[in-house]
Amino acid sequence: MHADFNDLRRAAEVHRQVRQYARKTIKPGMTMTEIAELIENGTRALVEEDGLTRGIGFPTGLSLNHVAAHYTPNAGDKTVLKETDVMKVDFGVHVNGRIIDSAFTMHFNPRYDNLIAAVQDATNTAVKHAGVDAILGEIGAAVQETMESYELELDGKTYQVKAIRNLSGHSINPYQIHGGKSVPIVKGGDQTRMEEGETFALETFGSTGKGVVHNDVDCSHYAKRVDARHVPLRSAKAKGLLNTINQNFGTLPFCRRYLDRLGEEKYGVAVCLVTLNCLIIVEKFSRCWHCRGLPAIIRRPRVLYCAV
Ligand SMILES: [Co+2]
Repeated sequence: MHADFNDLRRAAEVHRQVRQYARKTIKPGMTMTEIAELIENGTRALVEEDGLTRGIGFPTGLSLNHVAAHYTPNAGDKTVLKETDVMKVDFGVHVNGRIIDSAFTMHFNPRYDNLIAAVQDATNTAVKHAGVDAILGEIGAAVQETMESYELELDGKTYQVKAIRNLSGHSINPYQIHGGKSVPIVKGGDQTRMEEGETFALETFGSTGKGVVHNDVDCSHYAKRVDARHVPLRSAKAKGLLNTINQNFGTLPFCRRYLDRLGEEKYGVAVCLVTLNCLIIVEKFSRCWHCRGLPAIIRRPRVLYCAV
C-alpha cells in the first residue's frame, strides 16, 4: 500500500511539472503532433522512462472543440491549433503501473471562461463528495447540479451548460486505465460505493450541446485487454506486433505513433490491429464526438486515491 502511494506521488509530480510546462509552451499555430510530442517527450524525460516500470500512462488526448475525448494525432496529421479552439489536454504518467490520469483545458478566447468555471466547479464538487463508502450515483447527481447551474453566452445566445451523460470518471487498476467502476456525472441512482484502497479519475465534461456524445469511426487509441486469452496467431506479422505490445505496453493504452517510434512497419500495423481487435486481444477506444458545429466541451479530471 505504501509503495503504491509513493508510485502515485512520483507520477503525480511528473504530471504536475509537465502540465505546467505544457500550459506555458503550447500556443496557437502549433500542430497537434508537435503538442503531443512536447508532452510525451517531457513525460519520458522527467519520469525516466524505463520499459514497463515507468513511462507514459496512455496516449496524449488533444481533443478539440466538439470532440470530447480519445483523439490523439496519427502520423501525418496536419491539424493546427487555432486561437478560437478549445482543447482538452489529457495525458497520463505511470510508475510501476500506477497511473495518474489528469487533464486540463486550454482556450485563448475569454468567451469560454464560464464553461471552464462550470467544469472546474463540477470537478471540485466531485472531489468533495468522493471518499471511502461514497455512493457513485450521489457523486453524479452533485456534479450535475453544480455543472448545470452555469450558463454561457455565445454570440447573443444563452446556453445552459450540460453535463455529458454518457461520459464519466472511472476507477484505475495497476496497468489498467479503466478499472471497471464508472463515476457518473449525472444523476441516475447507481448505488455502487467507492472502496478503501481504490484509485479513481474524477472526470467531468461540460457542454453547450445536448449533453451526449457519439463514438466516431476514427480511432487512434488501443490497449491489450486485461482478460485477453491466449489465441494462436497464424499471421507472423500479427504475432510480431503482439510481442511488441506485450514488451512495451503490456495492458497500458497505446497509439499508432508509439508503434511508429518502435519501428513497426506502417501498413502492416493497421491490418494487424484489426486482426488483434477481432480476436478480442486488443480493444479500441474510439474518438467521442459531439454535435458538430456546436461549441465546446471541457473536461478536467483529477485523480483521487481512496485513502485508508
Ligand atoms: Co480517464
